[in-house]
Amino acid sequence: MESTVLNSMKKIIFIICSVVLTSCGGSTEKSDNSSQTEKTSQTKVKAEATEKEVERELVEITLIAKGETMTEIAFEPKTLTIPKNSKVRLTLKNESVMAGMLHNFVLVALGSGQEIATAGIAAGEANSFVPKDNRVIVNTKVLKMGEETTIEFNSPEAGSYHYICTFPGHYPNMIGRMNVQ
Ligand SMILES: [Cu+2]
Repeated sequence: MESTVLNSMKKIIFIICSVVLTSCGGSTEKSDNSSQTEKTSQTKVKAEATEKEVERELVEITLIAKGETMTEIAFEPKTLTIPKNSKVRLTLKNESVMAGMLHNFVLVALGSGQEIATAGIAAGEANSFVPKDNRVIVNTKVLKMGEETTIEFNSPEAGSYHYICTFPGHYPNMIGRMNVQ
């Protein structure tokens, strides 16, 4: 008698366990499915972003900062033309050899060079002499003599821009024009 009760209790426990397991399994499957859907849509977004990246033509530019006196200092070249919707890989080389000839590259809205350069002095060395200003599009750090650095950025929208060196005293001698077309 006792064993029969025990047996039927075992059966009940087994059934309960099965139900619990089944329902758990079911819901796990469901959540798996939904996370998979999420993953798929994330992958799609990523793929689209990558496609957009791929569409951008890579333009490699080497820009020289040179000169040993305040009147000699200049960018070379003084004009850069890049296609719109491109990805720019710009290498800035400081070819000055006189002590203290430090340079940076700051791409700014056309005509804003003087104000950005002045604000850059106030921003100080800790900020690479680059002020927080929405007319600054992109910039490099300040380079010592003989140093070089490479930055990558998406070309701004079609139009003309100035690039300047904001190291104190180097503007307006160090200015160039970037045309995006
Ligand atoms: Cu400079």
